[in-house]
Amino acid sequence: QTADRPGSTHRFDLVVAANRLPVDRVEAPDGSTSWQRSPGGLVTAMESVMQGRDGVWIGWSGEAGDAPEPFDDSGIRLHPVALSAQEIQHYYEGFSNDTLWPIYHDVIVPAHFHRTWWAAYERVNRRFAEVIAELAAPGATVWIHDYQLQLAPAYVRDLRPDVRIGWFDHIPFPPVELFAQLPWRRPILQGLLGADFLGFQRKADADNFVRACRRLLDLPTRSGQVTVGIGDSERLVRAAAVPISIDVASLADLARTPAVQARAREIRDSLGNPETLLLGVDRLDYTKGIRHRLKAVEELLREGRLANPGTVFVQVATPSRGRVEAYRQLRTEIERTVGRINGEFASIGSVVVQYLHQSYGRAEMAALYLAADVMLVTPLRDGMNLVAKEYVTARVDDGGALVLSEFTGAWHELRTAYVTNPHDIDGLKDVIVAAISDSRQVRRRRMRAMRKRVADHDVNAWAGRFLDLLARDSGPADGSRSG
Ligand code: ADQ
Repeated sequence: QTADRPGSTHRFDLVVAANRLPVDRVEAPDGSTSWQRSPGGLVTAMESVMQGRDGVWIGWSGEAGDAPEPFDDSGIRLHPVALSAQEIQHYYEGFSNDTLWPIYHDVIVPAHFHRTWWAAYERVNRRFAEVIAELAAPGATVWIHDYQLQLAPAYVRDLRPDVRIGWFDHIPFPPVELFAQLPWRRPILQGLLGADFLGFQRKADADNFVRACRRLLDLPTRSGQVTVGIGDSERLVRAAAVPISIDVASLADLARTPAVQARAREIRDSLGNPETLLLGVDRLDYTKGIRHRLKAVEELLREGRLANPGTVFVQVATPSRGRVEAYRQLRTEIERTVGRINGEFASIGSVVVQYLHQSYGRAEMAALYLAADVMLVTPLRDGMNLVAKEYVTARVDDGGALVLSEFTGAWHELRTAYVTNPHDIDGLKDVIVAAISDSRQVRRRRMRAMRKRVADHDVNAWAGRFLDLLARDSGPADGSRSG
Protein backbone atom coordinates (compact mmCIF):
# COMPACT_ATOMS: atom_id res chain seq x y z
CA GLN A 1 0.00 0.00 0.00
CA THR A 2 1.14 3.50 -0.68
CA ALA A 3 1.60 5.78 2.26
CA ASP A 4 2.70 9.35 2.38
CA ARG A 5 5.57 10.28 4.65
CA PRO A 6 4.59 9.98 8.28
CA GLY A 7 2.76 13.09 9.38
CA SER A 8 2.67 14.57 5.90
CA THR A 9 -0.68 15.89 4.76
CA HIS A 10 0.69 17.84 1.85
CA ARG A 11 -1.51 18.11 -1.26
CA PHE A 12 -0.23 19.06 -4.70
CA ASP A 13 -1.42 21.59 -7.32
CA LEU A 14 -0.18 19.48 -10.24
CA VAL A 15 -0.63 15.72 -10.14
CA VAL A 16 0.90 13.64 -12.94
CA ALA A 17 0.01 9.96 -13.19
CA ALA A 18 1.62 7.50 -15.59
CA ASN A 19 2.00 3.73 -15.53
CA ARG A 20 5.69 4.09 -14.70
CA LEU A 21 7.57 6.46 -12.47
CA PRO A 22 10.36 8.25 -14.33
CA VAL A 23 13.05 6.31 -12.42
CA ASP A 24 14.49 2.79 -12.35
CA ARG A 25 16.09 1.09 -9.42
CA VAL A 26 19.71 0.24 -10.15
CA GLU A 27 21.96 -2.01 -8.14
CA ALA A 28 25.59 -1.08 -7.47
CA PRO A 29 28.33 -3.78 -7.44
CA ASP A 30 28.29 -3.70 -3.62
CA GLY A 31 24.61 -4.67 -3.66
CA SER A 32 23.26 -1.27 -2.61
CA THR A 33 20.46 0.19 -4.71
CA SER A 34 19.55 3.68 -5.81
CA TRP A 35 17.10 5.35 -8.18
CA GLN A 36 18.25 6.45 -11.59
CA ARG A 37 16.32 8.88 -13.76
CA SER A 38 15.00 7.15 -16.89
CA PRO A 39 16.08 8.90 -20.05
CA GLY A 40 13.52 10.54 -22.28
CA GLY A 41 11.79 13.72 -23.27
CA LEU A 42 8.66 13.12 -21.22
CA VAL A 43 10.65 13.26 -18.02
CA THR A 44 12.42 16.43 -19.11
CA ALA A 45 9.16 18.07 -20.15
CA MET A 46 7.44 17.14 -16.94
CA GLU A 47 10.42 18.31 -14.95
CA SER A 48 10.20 21.72 -16.58
CA VAL A 49 6.43 22.06 -16.04
CA MET A 50 6.66 20.73 -12.50
CA GLN A 51 9.47 23.07 -11.53
CA GLY A 52 8.01 26.13 -9.93
CA ARG A 53 4.71 24.31 -9.47
CA ASP A 54 3.86 22.13 -6.61
CA GLY A 55 3.94 18.79 -8.41
CA VAL A 56 3.85 15.06 -7.72
CA TRP A 57 4.32 12.13 -10.13
CA ILE A 58 2.37 8.95 -9.36
CA GLY A 59 3.41 5.66 -10.97
CA TRP A 60 4.61 2.10 -10.61
CA SER A 61 8.26 1.59 -9.62
CA GLY A 62 8.81 -1.33 -12.01
CA GLU A 63 9.03 -3.95 -9.25
CA ALA A 64 6.47 -6.36 -7.84
CA GLY A 65 5.20 -6.07 -4.30
CA ASP A 66 4.92 -3.30 -1.76
CA ALA A 67 5.47 0.22 -3.00
CA PRO A 68 8.52 2.11 -1.72
CA GLU A 69 7.86 5.20 0.39
CA PRO A 70 7.36 8.43 -1.59
CA PHE A 71 10.63 10.24 -2.25
CA ASP A 72 12.03 13.32 -4.01
CA ASP A 73 14.13 13.18 -7.14
CA SER A 74 15.56 16.40 -8.69
CA GLY A 75 12.85 18.50 -7.12
CA ILE A 76 9.94 16.26 -8.10
CA ARG A 77 8.01 14.29 -5.52
CA LEU A 78 7.62 10.69 -6.71
CA HIS A 79 4.81 8.61 -5.27
CA PRO A 80 5.03 4.88 -6.04
CA VAL A 81 1.92 2.73 -6.56
CA ALA A 82 2.17 -0.98 -5.72
CA LEU A 83 1.53 -3.76 -8.26
CA SER A 84 1.55 -7.42 -7.28
CA ALA A 85 3.30 -9.97 -9.50
CA GLN A 86 -0.10 -11.12 -10.73
CA GLU A 87 -1.22 -7.56 -11.46
CA ILE A 88 1.93 -7.02 -13.52
CA GLN A 89 0.92 -10.07 -15.56
CA HIS A 90 -2.76 -9.24 -15.89
CA TYR A 91 -2.96 -5.43 -15.94
CA TYR A 92 0.38 -4.60 -17.57
CA GLU A 93 1.63 -7.47 -19.74
CA GLY A 94 -1.89 -8.77 -20.34
CA PHE A 95 -4.56 -6.12 -20.75
CA SER A 96 -2.28 -3.18 -21.55
CA ASN A 97 0.24 -4.87 -23.83
CA ASP A 98 -1.61 -7.89 -25.22
CA THR A 99 -5.18 -6.54 -25.46
CA LEU A 100 -5.08 -2.76 -25.88
CA TRP A 101 -1.71 -2.40 -27.66
CA PRO A 102 -2.65 -4.65 -30.63
CA ILE A 103 -6.16 -3.19 -30.94
CA TYR A 104 -4.79 0.36 -30.88
CA HIS A 105 -2.14 -0.54 -33.48
CA ASP A 106 -4.37 -1.87 -36.26
CA VAL A 107 -4.35 -5.48 -34.95
CA ILE A 108 -0.96 -6.19 -36.55
CA VAL A 109 -1.01 -9.23 -34.24
CA PRO A 110 -4.20 -10.67 -32.74
CA ALA A 111 -5.44 -9.14 -29.49
CA HIS A 112 -6.18 -11.42 -26.55
CA PHE A 113 -9.26 -10.90 -24.42
CA HIS A 114 -9.39 -12.26 -20.87
CA ARG A 115 -11.87 -11.21 -18.24
CA THR A 116 -9.32 -11.73 -15.48
CA TRP A 117 -7.00 -9.23 -17.22
CA TRP A 118 -9.83 -6.70 -17.44
CA ALA A 119 -10.61 -7.14 -13.74
CA ALA A 120 -6.97 -6.36 -12.90
CA TYR A 121 -7.01 -3.34 -15.24
CA GLU A 122 -10.06 -1.97 -13.42
CA ARG A 123 -8.53 -2.64 -10.03
CA VAL A 124 -5.20 -0.99 -10.83
CA ASN A 125 -6.89 2.03 -12.45
CA ARG A 126 -8.98 2.43 -9.32
CA ARG A 127 -5.86 2.26 -7.16
CA PHE A 128 -4.19 4.99 -9.20
CA ALA A 129 -7.35 7.12 -8.96
CA GLU A 130 -7.46 6.76 -5.19
CA VAL A 131 -3.87 7.92 -4.85
CA ILE A 132 -4.53 10.83 -7.22
CA ALA A 133 -7.63 11.84 -5.23
CA GLU A 134 -5.69 11.66 -2.00
CA LEU A 135 -2.77 13.78 -3.19
CA ALA A 136 -4.56 16.48 -5.23
CA ALA A 137 -5.00 19.92 -3.64
CA PRO A 138 -8.44 21.58 -3.98
CA GLY A 139 -8.92 22.57 -7.63
CA ALA A 140 -5.65 20.86 -8.65
CA THR A 141 -4.67 20.02 -12.21
CA VAL A 142 -4.46 16.27 -12.83
CA TRP A 143 -2.60 15.00 -15.90
CA ILE A 144 -3.04 11.28 -16.59
CA HIS A 145 -0.94 9.53 -19.25
CA ASP A 146 -1.61 6.81 -21.76
CA TYR A 147 -3.52 3.65 -22.52
CA GLN A 148 -2.73 1.87 -19.26
CA LEU A 149 -4.84 4.44 -17.38
CA GLN A 150 -8.00 5.00 -19.39
CA LEU A 151 -10.43 4.32 -16.54
CA ALA A 152 -8.69 6.58 -14.02
CA PRO A 153 -10.19 9.87 -15.33
CA ALA A 154 -13.78 8.86 -14.42
CA TYR A 155 -12.74 7.28 -11.13
CA VAL A 156 -10.92 10.49 -10.18
CA ARG A 157 -13.93 12.63 -11.14
CA ASP A 158 -16.18 10.53 -8.89
CA LEU A 159 -13.85 10.96 -5.97
CA ARG A 160 -12.80 14.56 -6.62
CA PRO A 161 -15.24 16.56 -8.77
CA ASP A 162 -13.31 19.75 -7.91
CA VAL A 163 -10.12 18.92 -9.85
CA ARG A 164 -9.42 19.51 -13.53
CA ILE A 165 -8.55 16.29 -15.34
CA GLY A 166 -6.54 15.86 -18.54
CA TRP A 167 -5.45 12.67 -20.30
CA PHE A 168 -2.86 12.28 -23.03
CA ASP A 169 -2.78 9.34 -25.44
CA HIS A 170 0.80 8.48 -26.48
CA ILE A 171 -0.33 5.82 -28.94
CA PRO A 172 -2.90 5.89 -31.77
CA PHE A 173 -6.61 5.87 -30.99
CA PRO A 174 -8.06 3.23 -33.33
CA PRO A 175 -10.87 3.59 -35.84
CA VAL A 176 -14.22 2.64 -34.29
CA GLU A 177 -14.41 -0.56 -36.40
CA LEU A 178 -11.33 -1.91 -34.58
CA PHE A 179 -12.07 -0.35 -31.19
CA ALA A 180 -15.53 -1.96 -31.29
CA GLN A 181 -13.94 -5.42 -31.00
CA LEU A 182 -13.10 -4.70 -27.37
CA PRO A 183 -15.62 -6.37 -25.09
CA TRP A 184 -15.04 -3.46 -22.69
CA ARG A 185 -15.38 -0.68 -25.24
CA ARG A 186 -18.11 1.17 -23.36
CA PRO A 187 -16.49 1.33 -19.92
CA ILE A 188 -13.24 2.44 -21.56
CA LEU A 189 -14.93 5.35 -23.32
CA GLN A 190 -16.81 6.21 -20.14
CA GLY A 191 -13.53 6.14 -18.23
CA LEU A 192 -11.93 8.60 -20.64
CA LEU A 193 -14.99 10.83 -20.59
CA GLY A 194 -14.27 11.52 -16.93
CA ALA A 195 -11.61 13.94 -18.22
CA ASP A 196 -12.16 17.60 -19.15
CA PHE A 197 -9.67 17.44 -21.99
CA LEU A 198 -8.16 14.56 -23.97
CA GLY A 199 -4.96 15.08 -25.98
CA PHE A 200 -3.99 12.90 -28.94
CA GLN A 201 -0.98 12.68 -31.26
CA ARG A 202 -2.95 13.38 -34.46
CA LYS A 203 -6.29 14.97 -35.30
CA ALA A 204 -7.32 11.60 -36.78
CA ASP A 205 -6.90 10.01 -33.33
CA ALA A 206 -9.08 12.68 -31.68
CA ASP A 207 -11.67 12.19 -34.45
CA ASN A 208 -11.62 8.41 -33.93
CA PHE A 209 -12.32 8.91 -30.24
CA VAL A 210 -15.20 11.31 -30.82
CA ARG A 211 -16.71 9.01 -33.45
CA ALA A 212 -16.48 6.04 -31.05
CA CYS A 213 -18.41 8.04 -28.43
CA ARG A 214 -21.15 8.81 -30.95
CA ARG A 215 -21.40 5.30 -32.35
CA LEU A 216 -20.93 3.21 -29.23
CA LEU A 217 -22.37 5.46 -26.51
CA ASP A 218 -24.89 7.39 -28.59
CA LEU A 219 -23.64 10.69 -27.22
CA PRO A 220 -24.05 14.04 -29.00
CA THR A 221 -20.75 15.07 -30.56
CA ARG A 222 -19.27 17.83 -32.64
CA SER A 223 -15.81 18.00 -34.09
CA GLY A 224 -13.45 17.88 -31.12
CA GLN A 225 -16.08 17.56 -28.43
CA VAL A 226 -18.45 15.16 -26.74
CA THR A 227 -21.40 16.18 -24.55
CA VAL A 228 -21.92 14.04 -21.46
CA GLY A 229 -24.61 14.17 -18.77
CA ILE A 230 -27.94 15.99 -18.96
CA GLY A 231 -29.45 19.04 -17.31
CA ASP A 232 -27.32 20.55 -14.58
CA SER A 233 -24.71 17.84 -14.86
CA GLU A 234 -24.19 18.42 -18.57
CA ARG A 235 -20.59 19.10 -19.55
CA LEU A 236 -18.31 19.05 -22.56
CA VAL A 237 -15.30 16.81 -22.97
CA ARG A 238 -12.87 18.24 -25.50
CA ALA A 239 -10.48 16.22 -27.68
CA ALA A 240 -7.68 17.66 -29.80
CA ALA A 241 -4.32 16.89 -31.37
CA VAL A 242 -1.33 17.91 -29.23
CA PRO A 243 1.61 16.12 -30.89
CA ILE A 244 4.41 15.24 -28.48
CA SER A 245 8.00 16.23 -29.14
CA ILE A 246 11.53 15.97 -27.75
CA ASP A 247 13.96 18.08 -25.76
CA VAL A 248 15.47 19.74 -28.82
CA ALA A 249 18.00 22.06 -27.17
CA SER A 250 19.70 19.39 -25.09
CA LEU A 251 19.95 16.86 -27.94
CA ALA A 252 21.26 19.45 -30.43
CA ASP A 253 23.83 20.63 -27.86
CA LEU A 254 24.90 17.06 -27.24
CA ALA A 255 25.27 16.38 -30.97
CA ARG A 256 27.56 19.42 -31.27
CA THR A 257 30.00 18.26 -28.59
CA PRO A 258 33.43 17.21 -29.87
CA ALA A 259 33.12 13.90 -28.04
CA VAL A 260 29.91 12.94 -29.84
CA GLN A 261 31.24 14.14 -33.20
CA ALA A 262 34.39 12.08 -32.70
CA ARG A 263 32.37 9.06 -31.65
CA ALA A 264 30.27 9.34 -34.83
CA ARG A 265 33.46 9.17 -36.92
CA GLU A 266 34.72 6.28 -34.83
CA ILE A 267 31.48 4.34 -35.43
CA ARG A 268 31.89 4.72 -39.19
CA ASP A 269 35.55 3.72 -38.96
CA SER A 270 34.76 0.63 -36.96
CA LEU A 271 32.22 -0.41 -39.59
CA GLY A 272 34.89 -0.14 -42.27
CA ASN A 273 33.86 3.32 -43.50
CA PRO A 274 30.96 2.16 -45.64
CA GLU A 275 29.72 4.22 -48.56
CA THR A 276 26.24 4.03 -47.08
CA LEU A 277 25.34 3.53 -43.44
CA LEU A 278 21.66 2.74 -42.90
CA LEU A 279 20.27 2.91 -39.35
CA GLY A 280 17.17 1.66 -37.55
CA VAL A 281 16.51 2.37 -33.85
CA ASP A 282 13.39 0.94 -32.24
CA ARG A 283 11.99 -0.85 -29.29
CA LEU A 284 11.79 -4.45 -30.46
CA ASP A 285 8.08 -4.22 -31.27
CA TYR A 286 5.97 -5.64 -34.11
CA THR A 287 4.50 -2.18 -34.70
CA LYS A 288 7.87 -0.78 -35.77
CA GLY A 289 8.08 -2.54 -39.16
CA ILE A 290 11.55 -4.01 -38.57
CA ARG A 291 10.76 -7.14 -40.60
CA HIS A 292 9.59 -5.11 -43.59
CA ARG A 293 12.74 -3.01 -43.39
CA LEU A 294 14.99 -6.08 -43.33
CA LYS A 295 13.14 -7.58 -46.28
CA ALA A 296 13.64 -4.40 -48.33
CA VAL A 297 17.35 -4.26 -47.48
CA GLU A 298 17.80 -7.96 -48.29
CA GLU A 299 16.15 -7.59 -51.70
CA LEU A 300 18.14 -4.45 -52.52
CA LEU A 301 21.35 -6.31 -51.73
CA ARG A 302 20.30 -9.29 -53.82
CA GLU A 303 19.41 -7.04 -56.75
CA GLY A 304 22.71 -5.18 -56.43
CA ARG A 305 20.92 -1.87 -55.88
CA LEU A 306 22.69 -1.55 -52.52
CA ALA A 307 26.44 -1.81 -52.89
CA ASN A 308 28.08 -4.82 -51.28
CA PRO A 309 30.66 -4.28 -49.98
CA GLY A 310 29.83 -0.67 -49.32
CA THR A 311 26.57 -0.83 -47.35
CA VAL A 312 26.10 -1.51 -43.65
CA PHE A 313 22.71 -1.56 -41.96
CA VAL A 314 22.84 -1.05 -38.19
CA GLN A 315 19.63 -2.08 -36.46
CA VAL A 316 19.41 -1.20 -32.78
CA ALA A 317 16.46 -2.97 -31.18
CA THR A 318 15.87 -2.19 -27.52
CA PRO A 319 14.69 -5.23 -25.57
CA SER A 320 10.98 -4.86 -24.86
CA ARG A 321 8.09 -6.83 -23.31
CA GLY A 322 10.00 -10.10 -23.50
CA ARG A 323 7.35 -11.90 -21.46
CA VAL A 324 4.63 -11.35 -24.06
CA GLU A 325 4.57 -14.19 -26.61
CA ALA A 326 4.19 -12.00 -29.73
CA TYR A 327 7.41 -10.17 -28.77
CA ARG A 328 9.33 -13.41 -28.24
CA GLN A 329 8.24 -14.66 -31.65
CA LEU A 330 9.21 -11.37 -33.29
CA ARG A 331 12.66 -11.50 -31.74
CA THR A 332 13.26 -15.02 -32.99
CA GLU A 333 12.11 -14.11 -36.46
CA ILE A 334 14.25 -10.98 -36.69
CA GLU A 335 17.34 -12.76 -35.42
CA ARG A 336 16.82 -15.53 -37.95
CA THR A 337 16.43 -13.02 -40.78
CA VAL A 338 19.55 -11.07 -39.77
CA GLY A 339 21.48 -14.35 -39.68
CA ARG A 340 20.21 -15.29 -43.13
CA ILE A 341 21.13 -11.93 -44.67
CA ASN A 342 24.61 -11.97 -43.16
CA GLY A 343 25.03 -15.61 -44.15
CA GLU A 344 24.38 -14.68 -47.74
CA PHE A 345 25.97 -11.23 -48.08
CA ALA A 346 28.66 -10.79 -45.41
CA SER A 347 32.32 -11.48 -45.93
CA ILE A 348 35.01 -12.55 -43.47
CA GLY A 349 35.56 -9.82 -40.92
CA SER A 350 32.51 -7.78 -41.84
CA VAL A 351 28.75 -8.04 -41.57
CA VAL A 352 26.12 -6.32 -43.68
CA VAL A 353 23.50 -6.13 -40.96
CA GLN A 354 24.79 -5.22 -37.52
CA TYR A 355 21.99 -6.13 -35.12
CA LEU A 356 22.20 -4.84 -31.53
CA HIS A 357 19.62 -6.04 -29.01
CA GLN A 358 20.74 -3.46 -26.46
CA SER A 359 19.99 -0.08 -24.95
CA TYR A 360 22.36 2.85 -25.28
CA GLY A 361 22.94 6.15 -23.51
CA ARG A 362 21.99 9.48 -25.03
CA ALA A 363 25.49 10.33 -26.27
CA GLU A 364 25.88 7.02 -28.08
CA MET A 365 22.45 7.45 -29.68
CA ALA A 366 23.36 10.97 -30.83
CA ALA A 367 26.61 9.64 -32.33
CA LEU A 368 24.74 6.86 -34.16
CA TYR A 369 22.30 9.41 -35.58
CA LEU A 370 25.19 11.61 -36.73
CA ALA A 371 26.97 8.67 -38.30
CA ALA A 372 24.00 7.40 -40.34
CA ASP A 373 23.46 8.42 -43.96
CA VAL A 374 19.89 7.20 -43.99
CA MET A 375 17.60 6.65 -41.00
CA LEU A 376 14.88 4.05 -41.57
CA VAL A 377 11.73 4.75 -39.53
CA THR A 378 9.19 2.38 -41.04
CA PRO A 379 6.49 1.53 -38.47
CA LEU A 380 3.27 -0.12 -39.55
CA ARG A 381 1.58 2.10 -36.97
CA ASP A 382 3.08 4.46 -34.39
CA GLY A 383 1.46 7.17 -32.25
CA MET A 384 4.27 9.65 -32.92
CA ASN A 385 7.76 8.05 -33.17
CA LEU A 386 10.29 10.16 -31.36
CA VAL A 387 13.26 8.52 -33.07
CA ALA A 388 12.36 10.43 -36.26
CA LYS A 389 12.40 13.73 -34.35
CA GLU A 390 15.61 12.80 -32.54
CA TYR A 391 17.37 11.94 -35.80
CA VAL A 392 16.64 15.25 -37.52
CA THR A 393 17.47 17.18 -34.35
CA ALA A 394 20.83 15.44 -33.98
CA ARG A 395 21.71 16.33 -37.61
CA VAL A 396 23.20 19.67 -36.66
CA ASP A 397 25.20 19.37 -39.92
CA ASP A 398 21.94 19.28 -41.97
CA GLY A 399 23.23 15.95 -43.32
CA GLY A 400 21.55 12.57 -43.56
CA ALA A 401 18.14 11.55 -44.87
CA LEU A 402 15.01 10.31 -43.14
CA VAL A 403 12.84 7.55 -44.59
CA LEU A 404 9.55 7.81 -42.71
CA SER A 405 6.41 5.70 -42.71
CA GLU A 406 3.17 7.51 -43.41
CA PHE A 407 1.64 5.51 -40.54
CA THR A 408 3.51 7.45 -37.85
CA GLY A 409 2.27 10.58 -36.12
CA ALA A 410 5.64 12.13 -37.00
CA TRP A 411 4.80 12.02 -40.72
CA HIS A 412 2.05 14.58 -40.12
CA GLU A 413 4.72 17.07 -39.10
CA LEU A 414 7.82 15.98 -41.06
CA ARG A 415 6.42 16.36 -44.54
CA THR A 416 9.78 16.65 -46.30
CA ALA A 417 10.90 13.20 -45.17
CA TYR A 418 11.20 10.41 -47.76
CA VAL A 419 7.72 9.05 -47.16
CA THR A 420 6.90 5.36 -47.48
CA ASN A 421 4.15 2.81 -47.07
CA PRO A 422 6.22 0.03 -45.48
CA HIS A 423 3.75 -2.67 -46.57
CA ASP A 424 4.72 -1.88 -50.17
CA ILE A 425 8.17 -3.50 -50.22
CA ASP A 426 8.94 -2.38 -53.79
CA GLY A 427 7.93 1.18 -52.93
CA LEU A 428 10.02 1.06 -49.75
CA LYS A 429 13.03 -0.14 -51.76
CA ASP A 430 12.64 2.71 -54.25
CA VAL A 431 12.41 5.27 -51.44
CA ILE A 432 15.55 3.92 -49.75
CA VAL A 433 17.42 4.17 -53.06
CA ALA A 434 16.14 7.73 -53.60
CA ALA A 435 17.23 8.75 -50.10
CA ILE A 436 20.72 7.45 -50.87
CA SER A 437 21.08 8.78 -54.37
CA ASP A 438 19.36 12.19 -54.32
CA SER A 439 21.74 15.11 -54.53
CA ARG A 440 23.27 16.44 -51.35
CA GLN A 441 21.49 19.73 -51.98
CA VAL A 442 18.04 18.11 -52.14
CA ARG A 443 18.67 16.11 -49.02
CA ARG A 444 19.89 19.16 -47.10
CA ARG A 445 16.82 21.15 -48.08
CA ARG A 446 14.54 18.37 -46.86
CA MET A 447 16.51 17.98 -43.65
CA ARG A 448 16.54 21.70 -42.85
CA ALA A 449 12.75 21.97 -43.15
CA MET A 450 12.27 19.05 -40.76
CA ARG A 451 14.80 20.41 -38.30
CA LYS A 452 13.00 23.73 -38.21
CA ARG A 453 9.63 22.11 -37.61
CA VAL A 454 10.90 20.12 -34.62
CA ALA A 455 12.90 23.06 -33.23
CA ASP A 456 9.77 25.23 -33.31
CA HIS A 457 7.68 22.56 -31.55
CA ASP A 458 9.76 21.07 -28.76
CA VAL A 459 8.59 19.08 -25.78
CA ASN A 460 8.22 22.13 -23.57
CA ALA A 461 5.90 23.71 -26.12
CA TRP A 462 3.95 20.44 -26.15
CA ALA A 463 3.51 20.33 -22.38
CA GLY A 464 2.63 24.03 -22.25
CA ARG A 465 0.02 23.63 -24.97
CA PHE A 466 -1.54 20.59 -23.28
CA LEU A 467 -1.85 22.42 -19.96
CA ASP A 468 -3.28 25.53 -21.68
CA LEU A 469 -5.94 23.50 -23.45
CA LEU A 470 -6.72 21.67 -20.24
CA ALA A 471 -7.07 24.91 -18.28
CA ARG A 472 -9.38 26.46 -20.86
CA ASP A 473 -12.95 26.68 -19.63
CA SER A 474 -15.14 24.77 -22.05
CA GLY A 475 -18.34 26.44 -20.78
CA PRO A 476 -21.83 24.99 -21.22
CA ALA A 477 -22.52 22.68 -24.13
CA ASP A 478 -24.46 25.26 -26.13
CA GLY A 479 -21.14 26.80 -27.07
CA SER A 480 -21.36 29.99 -25.00
CA ARG A 481 -18.25 30.45 -22.93
CA SER A 482 -18.24 31.31 -19.30
CA GLY A 483 -14.80 32.83 -19.66
P1 ADQ B 1 7.73 4.14 -28.12
O1 ADQ B 1 6.90 3.12 -28.82
O2 ADQ B 1 8.66 3.61 -27.11
O3 ADQ B 1 6.85 5.29 -27.48
P2 ADQ B 1 9.36 6.16 -29.66
O4 ADQ B 1 8.52 7.36 -29.80
O5 ADQ B 1 10.15 5.88 -30.89
O6 ADQ B 1 8.56 4.85 -29.34
O7 ADQ B 1 10.34 6.39 -28.47
C1 ADQ B 1 11.38 5.51 -28.22
C2 ADQ B 1 12.41 6.18 -27.34
O8 ADQ B 1 13.32 5.21 -26.87
C3 ADQ B 1 13.22 7.22 -28.11
O9 ADQ B 1 13.44 8.32 -27.29
C4 ADQ B 1 14.53 6.48 -28.41
O10 ADQ B 1 15.66 7.31 -28.46
C5 ADQ B 1 14.64 5.54 -27.25
N1 ADQ B 1 15.35 4.32 -27.67
C6 ADQ B 1 14.97 3.45 -28.62
N2 ADQ B 1 15.89 2.47 -28.74
C7 ADQ B 1 16.87 2.74 -27.85
C8 ADQ B 1 18.09 2.09 -27.48
N3 ADQ B 1 18.52 0.95 -28.04
N4 ADQ B 1 18.83 2.65 -26.51
C9 ADQ B 1 18.42 3.79 -25.92
N5 ADQ B 1 17.29 4.43 -26.22
C10 ADQ B 1 16.51 3.92 -27.17
C11 ADQ B 1 5.44 5.57 -27.33
C12 ADQ B 1 4.63 5.55 -28.62
C13 ADQ B 1 5.24 6.49 -29.64
C14 ADQ B 1 5.35 7.89 -29.04
C15 ADQ B 1 6.00 7.86 -27.68
C16 ADQ B 1 5.91 9.22 -26.99
O11 ADQ B 1 4.56 4.23 -29.15
O12 ADQ B 1 4.49 6.52 -30.83
O13 ADQ B 1 6.13 8.70 -29.90
O14 ADQ B 1 5.37 6.92 -26.83
O15 ADQ B 1 4.61 9.68 -26.92
